[in-house]
Amino acid sequence: MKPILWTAGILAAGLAATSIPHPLQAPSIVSKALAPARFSEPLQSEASPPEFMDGVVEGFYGPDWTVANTEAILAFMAQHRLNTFVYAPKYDPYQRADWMKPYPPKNFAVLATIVHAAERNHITFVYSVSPGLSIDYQSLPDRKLLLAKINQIRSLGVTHFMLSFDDIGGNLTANLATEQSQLADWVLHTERIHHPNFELMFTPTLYDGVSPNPYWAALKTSLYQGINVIWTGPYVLSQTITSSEAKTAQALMGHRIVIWDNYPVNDYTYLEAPYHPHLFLGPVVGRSAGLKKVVAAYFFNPMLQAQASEVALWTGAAYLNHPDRYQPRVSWQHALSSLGGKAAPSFRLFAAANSESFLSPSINTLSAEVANFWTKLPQYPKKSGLFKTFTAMAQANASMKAGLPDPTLYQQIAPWSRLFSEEGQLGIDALSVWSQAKVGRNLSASSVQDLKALESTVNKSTLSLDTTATVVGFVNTVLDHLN
Ligand code: LTM
Repeated sequence: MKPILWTAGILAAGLAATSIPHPLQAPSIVSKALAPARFSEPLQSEASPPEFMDGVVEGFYGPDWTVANTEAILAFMAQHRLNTFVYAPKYDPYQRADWMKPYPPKNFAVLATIVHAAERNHITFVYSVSPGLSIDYQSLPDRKLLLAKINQIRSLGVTHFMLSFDDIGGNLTANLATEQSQLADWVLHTERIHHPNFELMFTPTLYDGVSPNPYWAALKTSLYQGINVIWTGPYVLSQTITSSEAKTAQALMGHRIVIWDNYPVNDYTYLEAPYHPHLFLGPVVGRSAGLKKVVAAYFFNPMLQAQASEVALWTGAAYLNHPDRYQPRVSWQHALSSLGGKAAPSFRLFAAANSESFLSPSINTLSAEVANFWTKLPQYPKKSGLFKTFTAMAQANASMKAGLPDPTLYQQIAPWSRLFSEEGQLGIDALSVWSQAKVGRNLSASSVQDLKALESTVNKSTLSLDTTATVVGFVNTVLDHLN
């Protein structure tokens, strides 16, 4: 998979009529009431010197995590010494499309529960608000609505906020950066008058790359220095992120960087053709050890499946806790043993079959085992390693259903897990047909038909597993031999 800028592309189509003015139409003079906040003295937060902020940004497109799932993630984060949770789910209307409306009591109560769960776990809760789809940057009434939303959340005791402008379409002009910066400065300045511990981060509309551009050049001069800025790495989905790239981006933006790592997020596998929802259960790799010394904060954007994200987050936490000592495979094995419980062997096999991502090729070894089978052509196929693997696959779903310590984890992976076991059964059936044909037995038409039927079920599934192509290829080779 190559890194892609899907959200910008998809959303640009729907946002052609965005309210962002063309640079030539943009007002050149900002009204006095809204004059960019220029602070006469350094604008200091009263908060104690910041520790390195790290953790999770719930920042995907898709149904928000349930309260129970979020609470479980917050507890997991505390166990893994991750200290910050950024609430930025794109489908919470009150944080994005309806940013100007206050949360109705019921939704507010939900948010309050999450905020309090973060508090209980000593995790800093950051609320991200994304007004960019419709705000008029210069309008005082709009600004007041934004402030009212922030104040509603602040009433829960939240002190950390993020002003986000990702995926809003429009041209990435210097003018856009200046208007957004002025808004951010105004929010920070206005809030800090009465709330000195108010903190603000900023997600720019251009948040990836390492090349100079007018948008970042304008951020550099117009955004208040104390505001840290989100960056996803050299790409939106960055296979690798190095310290020197972070330094370059930092220099170009003129602000300290907060990494928003788009792993293991899987929203685009639902939303981008050819629509093959994928779990990403491989370890975090490709982030250089020195990054933490360069950037201000680091957040992982997880999958729609909260508990299934714990595999990658486990390794991400290990990386962030000890970047110099981080060993992806070792940490991954710990994660799978612990999260897998009694079903650890099955969970390991399953995780390997869901490990291919833009970070790395699949860890699963099935295609090598199939190649080995055809090379060696074992005399007793049912005694082959391949047969053992297919059997383990076929049993994995029942084993995980019964043995995973967290039933929610099973629920979240169940569609893929069932497919995985169907593939195992398909492999077993194909091997059986092969063994019979090999000893010259007449195959019943039904056994071949059953094989074809199961193959077609597996082949039709829209879900993505790293093993599917190999299993289907194996069955087809067997069928070809029969003809
Ligand atoms: O990465 C950022 C800053 N924004 C969006 C995310 O909300 C989304 O989850 C990821 C992956 O699709 N891509 C983005 O561009």
